[in-house]
Order: sequence, then structure tokens, then C-alpha cells
Amino acid sequence: MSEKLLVPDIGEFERVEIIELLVKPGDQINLNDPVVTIESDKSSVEIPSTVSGTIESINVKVGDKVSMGDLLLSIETSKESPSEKPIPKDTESIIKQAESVLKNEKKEETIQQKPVEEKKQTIIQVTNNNDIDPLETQDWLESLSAVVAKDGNQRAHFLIKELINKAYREGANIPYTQHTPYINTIPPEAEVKSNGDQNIERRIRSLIRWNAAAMVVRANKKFPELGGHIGTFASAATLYDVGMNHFWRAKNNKFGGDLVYFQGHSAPGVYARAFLEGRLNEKQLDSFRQEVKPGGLSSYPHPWLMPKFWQFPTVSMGLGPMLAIYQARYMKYLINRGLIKDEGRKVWAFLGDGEMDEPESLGAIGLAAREKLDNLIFVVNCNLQRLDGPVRGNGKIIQELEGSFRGAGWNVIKVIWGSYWDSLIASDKTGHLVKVMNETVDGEYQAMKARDGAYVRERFFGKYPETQELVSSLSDKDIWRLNRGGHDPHKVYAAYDQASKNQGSPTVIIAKTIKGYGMGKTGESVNTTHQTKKLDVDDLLYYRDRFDVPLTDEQVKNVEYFKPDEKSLEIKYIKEKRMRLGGPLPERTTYSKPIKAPAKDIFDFMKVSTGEKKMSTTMALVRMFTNLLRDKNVSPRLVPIIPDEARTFGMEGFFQKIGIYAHEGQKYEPEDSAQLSSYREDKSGQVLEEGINEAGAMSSWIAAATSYTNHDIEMIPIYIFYSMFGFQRIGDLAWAGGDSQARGFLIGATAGRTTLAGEGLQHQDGHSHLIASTIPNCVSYDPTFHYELAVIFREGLRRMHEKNENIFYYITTMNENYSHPSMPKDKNCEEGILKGMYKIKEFNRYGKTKIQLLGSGTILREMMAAAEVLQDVYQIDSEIWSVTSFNELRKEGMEVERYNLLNPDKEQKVSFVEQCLGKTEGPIMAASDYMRMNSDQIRPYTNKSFYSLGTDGYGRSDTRQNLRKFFEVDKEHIVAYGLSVLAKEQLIASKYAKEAIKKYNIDGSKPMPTKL
Ligand SMILES: Cc1ncc(C[n+]2csc(CCOP(=O)(O)OP(=O)(O)O)c2C)c(N)n1
Ligand SMILES: [Mg+2]
Repeated sequence: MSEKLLVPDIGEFERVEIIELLVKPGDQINLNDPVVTIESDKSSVEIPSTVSGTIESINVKVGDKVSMGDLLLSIETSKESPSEKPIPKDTESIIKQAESVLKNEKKEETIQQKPVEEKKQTIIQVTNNNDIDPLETQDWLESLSAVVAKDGNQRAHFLIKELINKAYREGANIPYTQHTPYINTIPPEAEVKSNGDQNIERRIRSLIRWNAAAMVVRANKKFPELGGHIGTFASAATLYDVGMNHFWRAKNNKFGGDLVYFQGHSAPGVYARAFLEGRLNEKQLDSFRQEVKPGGLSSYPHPWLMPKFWQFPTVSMGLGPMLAIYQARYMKYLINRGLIKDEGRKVWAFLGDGEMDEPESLGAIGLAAREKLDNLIFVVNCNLQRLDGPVRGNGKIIQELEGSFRGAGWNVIKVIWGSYWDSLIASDKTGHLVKVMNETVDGEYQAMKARDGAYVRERFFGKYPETQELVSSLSDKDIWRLNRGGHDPHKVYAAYDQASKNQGSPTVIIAKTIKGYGMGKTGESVNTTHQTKKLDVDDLLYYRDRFDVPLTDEQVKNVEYFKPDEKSLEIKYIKEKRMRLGGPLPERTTYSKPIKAPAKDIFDFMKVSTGEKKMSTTMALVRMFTNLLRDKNVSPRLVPIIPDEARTFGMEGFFQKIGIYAHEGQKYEPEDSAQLSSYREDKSGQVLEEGINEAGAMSSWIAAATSYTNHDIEMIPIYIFYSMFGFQRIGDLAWAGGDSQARGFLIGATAGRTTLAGEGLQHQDGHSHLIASTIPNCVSYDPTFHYELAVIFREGLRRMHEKNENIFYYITTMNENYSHPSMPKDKNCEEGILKGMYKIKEFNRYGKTKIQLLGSGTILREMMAAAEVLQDVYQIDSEIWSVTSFNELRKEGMEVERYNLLNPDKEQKVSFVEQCLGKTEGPIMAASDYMRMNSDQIRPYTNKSFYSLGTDGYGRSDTRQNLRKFFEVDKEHIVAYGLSVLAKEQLIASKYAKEAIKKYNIDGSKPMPTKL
């Protein structure tokens, strides 16, 4: 039977052009195979077939304009089988809804059927002075206890929720609280116990503590300028040790590995453990923070500097938490797309409590909960201090964080008190102990640990007679021994165990510790702890005694490291533990296979002129992507990342074609479901649609761009954004991306100070290339024409994803529509495009005076137009150079210059800029849609006279023409300034320049645009 394929609903567009026929008569096609590509003035999209069969006839040709309902082609369908008919969207969503209801019903059933756990009750009653009827309170509490005992927590929770709902409906405004009492979340009887040998583990931990401190002290003895931190790791040692001994599984040939984001300032502790494990030697420890000579240990986790060790750069506060969240989300993305196995891998991130004040630290926690990232565990080391002083002297950081995380939907585990407190808390029948705990602020908690047991007795327990009584049989020493949860391996183990098993939500472990734990009077819990990098002999002796490190006084004075014999129990134990967990950690390895770059001719369609057809480079980019999606090697590896601008860039066609990643699929019928480019969310969707969240989008990009090492699968992330909201907004993340050795594309769309016309000051980008140039492994381009873009992009694919160079690309694209010429036939053109410049046009009519015009981005076109005027009106010849990258030219120029300086006796090399321009005639004038500094970059690498024009100053909204006039990069200014340059070089009389200035109404009294 013959079916007619019509143009579907394409939104508001009419008479869109057919730009490609993807089938011919006689072709066999399947349902959803693309048959033609159509293009509006903003975007191109493929039309899929709605049936399977054989193409009978095609009713359109390339160049035809079509609208909704027009006949495209006829298809002879194979015998109709019901399964081939697409299920109408409405029906499909009804089925999905029904399925999800069924699932939910099942879930509820399981909850109800869950056997009720008989639990020993430890009722902690928080005393409240405002209780007007304690007996009634008692009744209610007993009822609740009875429910918990008989029907379990779920039931109790249900009843409480119903009570609150009822009160709310009856008008009672019950204040909602996100806080639980200031005690551990896991009660002692629910703690899962570690099977580790606690004595050995303590000894190992002590040695790690000692060696970590020693390496900092030794480095600073040698070179006091090196700096370093002891206090951070001292507070976190137990948190790391329990993970290392029992939880964190390494990557090996059987398992993908857990991913651990270590807190930057605790690096010495990580090195110290690697030393005991035999991964680092004394010489290496002694080169802590001395990285210039190979083999030195980097100050903080930097994969660029220690590419076989560190996986994640974390030291810029706030980036670690954000990157970890998006890493966990990306892991699920890879799983849901079927690209990696679900092995239950986890992402652990260690964070400082001070660090949690960074907006980035908490900025993405909502996403983590929404996406149900149960593969994510945050551990916040609450030592109550940051650099200058307390994190929350007047409040309680643990409670505050609990509120934020609970509110966002995380599983929160507070680890506040160590085991020595258990019996005290159990004996707190009146609830006064918990009351004091709740009332005491962090400033007091910190001060207490800087004092002694007597002080704690007086200031803490002394607050109420009931609490005083509780500790009456304890000595001051006993009171001093009451430990904090984050230093108690049992409590930490129980928390890690629960976190690892938690399902359906991310977990945060909020652990209370002491900054500079064990460092004694000069370094423990004092405001200056963070900066302490030198310990005097007394401090060192105290530290040794505090942790029973088997060193003599002499050895302590020499700050010697201590490593037990290879055959010792400690070394055997530590190695065996890691062996059981799959190997060492952290370790950065890469087993991914390269992706074969697409055939050289894949973008050949972009090397021919577009003729009359005008398009922007952004649109050319979308055309290119559409083609890439047909390459079977590349297509599945593409990760398009967009922060809510797909429509701005004409990329909405991707929604249907490859789907938007959504871990829950699509639970609703989208408003535009009947349209060709309707909003399609899918569990295996490919696009990461990040919403208005550039930092999140960049974090996703980094996760995908380092997939080759963290997941052993090479991926091609392409993050496309408003260029102004790129480097300027997320510069620090881009820097971390470079450190991480990211491979992928950043596309700064709607670029150029005068090209994005109407949006104004905050949107118009005239400097992103300069920021990009600050990142050593970022390769950046500012192409003008579609073939340049094609050559650059394919080379990027080849260099990064086939040859595995650790670089990333920044390419700007624009939204100005113009026609694109064919690629020049010159065989060196491609090489020039990639190196940064090539001659695109030459005017040689008069043979008298010449000028070299260098332009990039859309301003190249102003140059070309100006060259015509210079020739036609002023009889000036010119050569026009398309500069695709001032940044790349500068890099090459620097290298050549350096070589020449280093080799004064050898034949001097010639920079590529000079190779292009050295033998040309006339001075050089360069311009771009960026600040003059952009083109000025190559000034030193040519011996010729060089002048720059550019868009220095704040942008503002107006037409492109007016903006270019304002910034003096329009064709008229280029002509006038060109003549001035020639006059200055004494090649023509100055009157021509003067006349031109007058003719083009150039106001010489107008101040520099930077001042306007
Ligand atoms: C973005 C950023 N700002 C400032 C710093 C400097 N800095 C390093 S550590 C630190 C204090 C950290 O306190 P906290 O997060 O509580 O960690 P702790 O050492 O107490 O575990 C500061 C301000 C930095 N590394 N990164
Ligand atoms: Mg802190």
C-alpha cells in the first residue's frame, strides 16, 4: 500500500527550504529514518519517515520551499504489521502513566508489607520550658513510641505527616523545621560495625598523620616560602582512612572504580598514605610543593601536574562539590544511554565546612536530589573553622547544612559525637544534655577544644545541674576524651556503610571534627590552625606522643618520616586492604579507545559556496552537527550540552532526533507534541539540557570531557553557550577543565561585540578569546566562513578524539547571516586555517600602493568590503588575510621567538605570521570584533608596521552597522584608518585620509569608545 509523507507541523515556519534529499526512489527505509533536511533562516532539521517501506517517488528537490502539509514523497509500505505503526503520542503517554501508577502501587504495597522491626527504644526527650502541659506531652510521645514499636518508622512518619496536614488545613501555622536534635543520625544500636582491626588501623592512621605533618614541616624548613597545610588533614584523617581501608574501590580490569574528590588542602595526607603503601618514596615526599623538577608532588590535587595520580582538581573552593554532583549525574547518563555498565560505582566528595559557603557548593544540590543521585556521597568535614576563624561562631554549621540538604531532598547523616558519648546520651533521661548540645554555638565548641577538660566541665556540662550531675563521676581527663564523631572510626564506618547502601537519593555525611586534631596548644582548634605549617620541637614531640609514633626524640628533632618494615603488620594490612578494594587510589589511568575521526570529506558540502543563501556560522555549525549525527562512529559519542538556549542557536531539531536526557523519561505529553521538533525527554536522551545554569553545564562538560579517564570511554562533549556567558562566567571551571586534561569543544555562540546587535552591554562579547588564550591547552578559533568552521572542527575531532591530545577547543560562532564563499583552491588554505591565517583575497589592479588587511570573524567581511572601496575609490591595492586565530598565531610566534633566543648561533626560524606577511607589500592593519589586544597579540612576530582596530569598551544595543561605526570597525573606518596608516607610512599624501574622514562623517572629537 502506498503512503504519502507530508511535511509535518514545523511550528511557526513557512516556506522552508529543502537543503538535502537523503533518499532516492527504490531505497528501503525504516520507520523514523530521515528522508529530507529542511532549513529555516535559523535552523536545519531532518524530517523522519513515519512508516517503513520502499521509496516510490519523490515530489521535491533541493532548493524547493515547503510548508506544513506539502507532499514530500510516496512510500510503498511493507505488509502492515501493527507493531510497525507508531503508537500515537497520546496513547503512549496514557500507557506510561498507567505503568507508573502500577509501579507506585507496588511500591506502597511493599512498604506496607515490610516486617515491623522491633527496636529497642532510646527516647531522647528534648526538654522544653514552654511546655504548658507536660503530661499531655508525655501521652503523645508515648503514643508515638507505641506506633514506632508496633508498626515501624514508616507508619509513625505517615501519622506525623497526616497530623501536620490536618493542622495546616485547619489553619494552624505550624513552623516547619529542617533540623533534628544535635546528635548523631544513626543511633548506637543501629550502627553497622567494621570488621577491621581497630588497633592496627589506629597505628596506621597515626603514621599517616605524622608523615603528612612531617612533609609539610620539612619542606618549610628548607624553603619557608613553600607553605602547606597540616590542620586540614589532621582533622580529616579518620574520614579518609575509613574510606581507604573499607569503602573506596579502585578502578581495575573488572570494575570501573569509585571516584573520590579529595579536599584540596588535605593533599599531604593522601601522599602520606601513598608513601606507606609504597607508591611514593621519601625523596618524593621531600619534594612536596617543589614541582618544577620532575617527580615533585603538587601542592594540591592537579591532574595536569601529576597525571598518573590525581583525578580531580578540587582546591578552588566550591568547584569540587559542583563537579562531583555533575560527575555522578553524568555517570547515570552513561549508564542510561547504555554506554557503561551499572556497577554500583560511587562518587565521593570531601568538602570543608568553610567551603560550603561558596555558592557553587550548594548551588547544585537540588539537581542531585531531583536526579536521585544515590551514587553520590558528600562528606563535609565540619572542623568548625575556616582560614580566619570559626565558620559559624554564633550558630551551628552542622545544623545549617542539615537544613539545606534535607530541604533539597538529600539523605543526611550527622556524625557529631564519638562513641565515648554514647553512654552519656543514653543516661540523659531528662533531655538536658541534648538541650545543652542544641544551645551551644560553634564558637563555644571550638573554644572548648582549644582548652581542657575542666573548662568543658564548667562551660558545657556546668550549664544545668542535670548535666553537671551526668559527668560527676568523670574526671577532667575523661571529659577531655569525649570524642567528636568525625574522629571515631566506628561512627564514621557506620555512616559510610549506610551512605553506600542508601537508594533513591544522594547522601551527605556531616561530620564534626577538630581542626588541627592532635597538634597541641599551638595548632589545635585555634584560629590560626589553618596557616600552621611549622611545628617547633615541643609541638612535634607532643604530636609524636599524642599518636604514639615510634620515633626517638632525636628523630623527632630531625623531623624524620616513619615507615614500618615491609613485613610489618601495618604495611601488610594497609596493602591487603587496598588489594581487596581493587588497587591503589587515587590513580589516574586511561584505557579508552580513540574514536575514528569522520572521513575527510564529511564536511565537503561546507566547502562550496552557499550562493545567494545567507546563513550564520551558528547555523553552519548546526548543519555540521546534523551530518556528524549520521557518522556511526562519532554519533553515539556526541554529548551536546546546552544551557537553555537550544532555540537561540537553532538546535531544537535535536530534541526529537536524539532526545533530551531525563532519568525519569517523559511523564507528560509535551505541549508541542504534534510538532516535528517537539520537546522530547528520554531516559536514553543524548542532549544535556542544563537549564539556565552555565556552571552546571560546564561541570557536565568537564565530566564528559574527562570520560576517557574516569569511565574509559572517549566522548565528544560540545557545550554551546552565549559566548559572553562562557569564560567570563565560568572561567575558574574552564581552568579546572584544562587542569583535568579535558577533551572537547566549547562553542561561544552569538559572539562578537558588534555582531550580537540588540542585546547590549552584558551580552556583547569582545574579549572571550583573550580569556581563552590564558588557558595553555585551550585551542581557540574565530572563523568567518562555513568551510573554515568545517576544517577547524574536523581537525579538533582528529586531534582530540582520534590522536588523544589533551587539548580542548574554543570556537566562536556568530548569528549574522551572510553568504559564504567556496573554500579557496590554494592547497595551503587548510593549513593556514588551522595555523591561524591564510590569504583569502588579493586586489592588484593598480600596482602602486598596497596594504595588508587582516580580519577575523564577521569583521573580516568589513575588511573585504573596505578593500573594494580602497581599490575602486583610492586606487589602493590590498591583500586580505582571514585570521582564524590570533591566539594560535601568537603561540607559534612565541615558540619561534624563544627558539631564536635560545639558538643565537643557529639559522633563525621565521614565525608563521612572518612567513605569511614578511614578503608582502605595505603596512598591516588588523581588526576583529574583539578588543585590540586580540590582534595585537601577533604584533611582535612580524617586522612590518602593524596597526590594530578593535572593539575596546562596553557594548550597547543598536544595529550592527551603528555598533561597528561606534567601535570604528566598519568598512568606512577601515577605509579611513587604512588611508591614515598609508599616510603615516608616507606611502600616500595625508590629504586622502583627511578627506575620507570627512567624507564618512567620522567625528574626530568623539572620545575613545572605552570612555563612553
Ligand atoms: C575559591 C577559593 N577561595 C579561597 C581559597 C583559599 N582557602 C584555602 S583553604 C581556605 C579555608 C578552608 O576552610 P574549610 O573549607 O573549612 O576547610 P578546612 O581546611 O577547615 O577543612 C581558604 C579560604 C581557595 N582555595 N579557593
Ligand atoms: Mg573547616
